Order: sequence, then C-alpha cells, then structure tokens
Amino acid sequence: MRHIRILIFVALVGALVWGCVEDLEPSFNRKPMVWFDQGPGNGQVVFSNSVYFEWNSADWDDDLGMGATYVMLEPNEVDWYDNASEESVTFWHPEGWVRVYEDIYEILDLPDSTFTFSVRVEDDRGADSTIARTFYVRYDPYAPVIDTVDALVGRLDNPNVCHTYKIVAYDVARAPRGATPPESLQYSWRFVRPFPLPAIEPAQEWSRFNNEIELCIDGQSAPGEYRFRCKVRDLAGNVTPEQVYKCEYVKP
Ligand SMILES: [Ca+2]
Ligand SMILES: [Ca+2]
Repeated sequence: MRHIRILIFVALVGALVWGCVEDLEPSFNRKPMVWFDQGPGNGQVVFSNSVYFEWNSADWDDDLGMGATYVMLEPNEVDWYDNASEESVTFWHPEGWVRVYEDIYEILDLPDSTFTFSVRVEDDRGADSTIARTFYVRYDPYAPVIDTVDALVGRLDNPNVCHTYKIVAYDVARAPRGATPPESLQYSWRFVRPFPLPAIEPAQEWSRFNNEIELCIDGQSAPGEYRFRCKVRDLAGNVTPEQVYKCEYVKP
C-alpha cells in the first residue's frame, strides 16, 4: 500500500514537473492574437487630418499580463506645403516602435499622404503578433466653389419654355490631391415658384454629377419671379453656400 502511495506521489510530481516544462517550452507558447476594433480600414481614404485606432488582444496561453504593446507609424516624418497658410510644414511622429500602455492611439495633424499604422502585442515570453493598416489621408476642410451657373435671368415671354441650367463648379482642398474631382462632386438644386405657391420641384436629393438640369415652364405656370437655388458638395461633406438666381416669367 505504501509503495502504491509513493508511486502515485511520484506520478503526480512527474506530471506536474512535465506540465511546467511543457509550459516553459517556447515552442508550446502561442502568439497573441490582435485585431482592430476601430480605425480606418486597410486602403481606406480618410477625409480628416486625424485618425483614431482601437484594438484588442488575447492569448491562448493567457500570458499577456507581463507583455508589452508597441505602435509604429510609417512614414514618421513628412514635409508638406499647406496651401491655406502658404507655409512649409513638417509632420513628425516618434520613429520606430513606440511602447504604449493603452489599447487606443490617436494621431493628429496628419498631412495628405499614405501611412501605415502597426500594432505589435507581445506576451510575457516574448512571442509577438503584429497587425497593420495602410490608409490615405486626404484632408479637405474647404467647400467647393461654384464657378458659374448658366441660369435664365430676365423675362420669359414665351408660354412654353424649357431651359437647361448648367452648374460649373470645382473643388479646393488643403492639398490639390485632396480635392474632389469634378466627376465626383454632388449637386443639389430647387426651382421655386413665386410665393405662396410651392416649388415646381420638391427639394432634390443630392445627386452625383448631375450638373445639367432642364426645367420647363408652360402656359399653366403662374407668372412671377422664380428662384433657381443650387449648392454643391464635395466627398468630404463640405457644402457651398446656396446660390440663388432669379428668373421672371410674364404671361404674353
Ligand atoms: Ca502566448
Ligand atoms: Ca473641398
């Protein structure tokens, strides 16, 4: 009986020691898992000069406690020219892997460029995982400019008149490559009857590159002064002030 107890004890101690050996053997240690919860997606264009990342990590071996987390931004230095202030500016971020103590990171005052943000999470035995996202900054705080509106101004003596309104607009941004190309600008317009009658057309939804609008007035239309209202929006969401053009309709 005593021999059996000793055997069981030896077996238990052996199992324990083996378990510890297995636990300490680096080849059995699994890398942590890291994933982004928030922040620009890979390849995403960011119409902002700041980005905010949030991530999470886990480890099968439950040994993240004494580990460490690092972040890196590449490139960490960019010289650029600010059209608005007409000054050369240098963007700078600490070089290489930077130790962080939270699972969030915000980067401010980014210039228009391509960046890769990486997060490396290390467990307490030195195994690490790295995730990265590449994003494009196209900061644009400026509204487009309506260059011309080919609107009918003056008297309409003909009772059946159709007229095409053409809006010519272009976009401006902090750096030229941040500007929305003309084919991606969005237009909105209204054609409003004289008070108190309602608009001929209801307020339009934003339409993508629909800058030519044909409006017709016939003999049934009320005479008076009409208003053509329009505005233009860029991809960053900046909107021009509404521009208003008069056109007068007089019954023959
Ligand atoms: Ca691990
Ligand atoms: Ca713009």
